[in-house]
Amino acid sequence: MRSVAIPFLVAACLAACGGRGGLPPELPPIVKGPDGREYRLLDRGKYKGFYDQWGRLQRLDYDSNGDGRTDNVAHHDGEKTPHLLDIDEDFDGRYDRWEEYDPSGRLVKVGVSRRHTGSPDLWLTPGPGDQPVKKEYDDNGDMRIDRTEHLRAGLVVRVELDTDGDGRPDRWQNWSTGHLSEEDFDTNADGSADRRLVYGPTGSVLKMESIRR
Ligand SMILES: [Ca+2]
Ligand SMILES: [Ca+2]
Ligand SMILES: [Ca+2]
Ligand SMILES: [Ca+2]
Repeated sequence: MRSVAIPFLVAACLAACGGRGGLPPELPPIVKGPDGREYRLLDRGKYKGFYDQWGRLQRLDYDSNGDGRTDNVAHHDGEKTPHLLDIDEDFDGRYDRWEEYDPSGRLVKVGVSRRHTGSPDLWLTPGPGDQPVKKEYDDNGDMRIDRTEHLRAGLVVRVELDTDGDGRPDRWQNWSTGHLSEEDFDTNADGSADRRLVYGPTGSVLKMESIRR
């Protein structure tokens, strides 16, 4: 199987590592990757390609500022295009940004670590013109989303809140008129709204009603 894998590996490395051709390199050494699994490592200085035993690129580590520390990881998992990028934007050794791609290479989600903890606490879903159509916040850092904003042309039109931290929204706000006009509440924690408050433009409560489903 190895003899089949080598040409593939070389071709993949030349593409990924910016090589200029020439003689095929020796079979790269087996190393333990950053995730603890075993890989064939093609070390090209700033680029490190981690291949599986069949010569498929699993991850490509890149040290963009040349400080000897990886700050950009492309997760290929055997595919031609990466489905995930981990990026350390400020080179402090902790990742701050995660970009998710679909198989066609389209950016579908961006995770951001606002607190620089190494874990995402804000997720952005890009829409037309690269404007986010959705922002999901983890404000208390428990890796669960507490607030989701839905946007249209850059403006928040709807907000969902998880106020009791069970991972499910329990308040739904309508901001489509430019102010909070309606808010639905799930008061008995069954997952669906049962109370509605209607607000006037100045924030005063105009009406409270129960919602029957
Ligand atoms: Ca670096
Ligand atoms: Ca960082
Ligand atoms: Ca949370
Ligand atoms: Ca909840």
